[in-house]
Amino acid sequence: MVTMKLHENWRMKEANEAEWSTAKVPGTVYADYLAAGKMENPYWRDNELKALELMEHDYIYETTFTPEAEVLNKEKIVLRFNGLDTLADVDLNGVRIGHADNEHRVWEFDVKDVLTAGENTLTVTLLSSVNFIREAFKEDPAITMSTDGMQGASYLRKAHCDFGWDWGARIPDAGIFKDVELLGMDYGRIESIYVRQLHEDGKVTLQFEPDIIVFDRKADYDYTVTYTVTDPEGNVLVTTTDTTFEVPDPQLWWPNGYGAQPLYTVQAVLSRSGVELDRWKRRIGLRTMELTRVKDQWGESFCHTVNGVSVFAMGADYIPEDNIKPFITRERTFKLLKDCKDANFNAVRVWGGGMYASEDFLDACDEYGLMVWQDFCFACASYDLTPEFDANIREEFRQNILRMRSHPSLGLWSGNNEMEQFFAMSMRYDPDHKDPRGYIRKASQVSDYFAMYEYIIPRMVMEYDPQTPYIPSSPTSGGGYDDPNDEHRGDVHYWDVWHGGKPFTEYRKFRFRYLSEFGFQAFPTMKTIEAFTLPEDRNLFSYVMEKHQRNNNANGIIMRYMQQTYQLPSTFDKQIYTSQMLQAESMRYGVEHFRACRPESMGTIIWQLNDIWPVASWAMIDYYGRWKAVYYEARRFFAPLLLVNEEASVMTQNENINAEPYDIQNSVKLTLCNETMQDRKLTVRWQIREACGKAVREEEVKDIAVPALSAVHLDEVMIDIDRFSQYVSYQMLDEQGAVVSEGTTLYIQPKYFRFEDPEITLEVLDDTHIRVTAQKFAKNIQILDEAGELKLSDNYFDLQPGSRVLEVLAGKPEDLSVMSVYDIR
Ligand code: BMA
Repeated sequence: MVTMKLHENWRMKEANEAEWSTAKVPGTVYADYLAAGKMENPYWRDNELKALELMEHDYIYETTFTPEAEVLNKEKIVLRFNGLDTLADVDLNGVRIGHADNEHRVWEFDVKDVLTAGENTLTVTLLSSVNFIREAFKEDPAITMSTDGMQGASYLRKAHCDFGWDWGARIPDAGIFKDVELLGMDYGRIESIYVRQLHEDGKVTLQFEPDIIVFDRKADYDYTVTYTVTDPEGNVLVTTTDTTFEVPDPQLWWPNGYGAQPLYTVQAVLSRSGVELDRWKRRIGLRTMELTRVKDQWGESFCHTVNGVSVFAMGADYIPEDNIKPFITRERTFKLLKDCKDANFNAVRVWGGGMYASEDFLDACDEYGLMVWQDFCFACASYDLTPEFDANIREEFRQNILRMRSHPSLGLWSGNNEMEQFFAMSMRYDPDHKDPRGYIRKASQVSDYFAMYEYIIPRMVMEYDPQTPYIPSSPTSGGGYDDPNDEHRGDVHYWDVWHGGKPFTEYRKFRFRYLSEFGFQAFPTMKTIEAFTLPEDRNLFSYVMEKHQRNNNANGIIMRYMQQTYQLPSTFDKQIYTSQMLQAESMRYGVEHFRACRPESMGTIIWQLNDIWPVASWAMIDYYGRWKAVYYEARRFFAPLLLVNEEASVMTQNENINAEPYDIQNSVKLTLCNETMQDRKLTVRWQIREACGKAVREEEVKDIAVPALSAVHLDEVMIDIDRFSQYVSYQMLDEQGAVVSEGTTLYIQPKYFRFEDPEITLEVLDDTHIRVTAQKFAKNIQILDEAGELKLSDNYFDLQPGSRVLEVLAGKPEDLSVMSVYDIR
């Protein structure tokens, strides 16, 4: 196969305009308009509306090229678009060669008969997606989607969230966003190779199952496929035409925290009479990846089992990194996922309202040991399974399954986001499909649901990727609308905390088998807010701040949760800090509880990992890659060794201060979590301290045996404590006496605790070290720099009287500011 990239000489224009401007392919309309100064930053203030207006129009992209002779001489010549967003008419030399209507697919058009040896003109007309969805919805409003987005979006095979979501703006770009290639081929090509892995008694045998396309059906099938396997160190292990190969001394791939991520390479060369026709090369990892769902004393388990080991999934839900796709670079994606690895994640769920995971994303997950859960791209919407839609999505599934299946990180497929849950609710509360807010508007949608997620997709996964598990939806308890959010079976999306307004102490009332969504919102850091606001916009209830809050009135929800927990922060920057403390505390509270419930609970995937634009949201890392307090907290609560205190206190008994006086039981109830493959002997210490930090009681339990992959509960100790002015601190020490996990517990809401001024000072020791000193107990110390680039080895941590030295991981230790919970007033 000869490949010619067609990335030169492109120009573009709005269809009704005369003036052309330079275009970059791969690229998009917004990226070209921004580069040409034809539009303002769509993320600034309320510029979103102007950006949206631009997509009422069609755009024309055009280039000219002269094909290389090598291509022209080929038996078959194909024009390949690796990514077209979304509705596109493609003309070559004025001849319509094809139409595209799915941005999740690769589009190939035969051009042998249209291509000329001289200069060719390729024209791509991008049709307005906004017009398309408007007309489609007008025609049949029975096809609905989540009200946070533009109605009609589910008619289009384009990331739904581009049309708005409860964290996303309505900025639906269009473009030729991936490579355009002219492919010249003779005889045939390699469509794909399935590398089946047989693991037995420590042995690993690879079985190569080639999918070869021979163009001329009448041709003989006298071709050869030669396989070369290379080990992680780059040594060629074999070059063979056999279709099985036993790997010597197999090095297994493990999720982050369980082992290494050695990557082998498998190459296949298709040849005929010694002439190479095509080649295929992928990295693989040797592992078994299962989803264990067995009946047990608690119901039915739901856990990732890798190489026979049950993994407690720790991670977050991933959404597209930008509305403007050219801004999503390999470097940016790797950075985001490296941050996940460094925060002890071992899993990421690619949410169904966005895109299928990119090759950059999967490469990073393969290298960092992040198990990938991929939803098929359906979310919070209903679909009409017309024959055209059926054919379109089947090809989408086939292409993406073939592309993704060789990645070792791929751990689970799920049919869609939340559709079983919503349909089950509609079926129960609105059996006649009359409720205008319901997702089911016509009976056919019920059968279409089954056809898509419980028939078509599972069969295609079984056919093309039989060694990767599949579930019909998230959440699910197995399918068939059978109580998808059951606490004791399957995965759960738990939203009583946040959407349901429940306090985060609520998490402890449940023992979910696997949480694939739960979350809490916070504002991004000040520097990020400055990137979309003018000073006069910096009020939580300003038009611009609420335009960058897409979960209706949620700035009010954050304030209401603030009232439950903290004193009223008097300044804007303190309100930002307090919101981040709320998010960090709620996620810590939840994750620590479920880790202590191991093995009944085997997963906590937090909603959401990242942002698509600068916004108030559930993200842990904001649009500019800045770490919110919850990200620093995750580095602690996802640590392989974790000490959890599930104390009894006024917060777990009676929060109504107007019912005072009442008796409150206070206790220390410690659990040692060991998410490593090694048995450990750990020591625990805890203290009751005065608000100043002075210890008034000290306890130690030495040499506690904590088996690998377990949670060990110590007996609950009832304590006498003055909840207004005393707190508990606790530490877990390893065999060498080093502190591997620590924390503090207040026995009353922070707003009522009599914090003393910790008099925190910062000393910049050198470019990469800062010493923090507190004279008194300091809760959740925030250290920020004016530039907003500072990343530290730790932040938002508690400090007993004394000092700590932090490492500077990024940015410069300049123009620093410090704050702690004492300052929330
Ligand atoms: C769930 C997700 C997303 C949504 C999030 C927060 O529904 O699947 O659709 O953004 O909750 O509301």
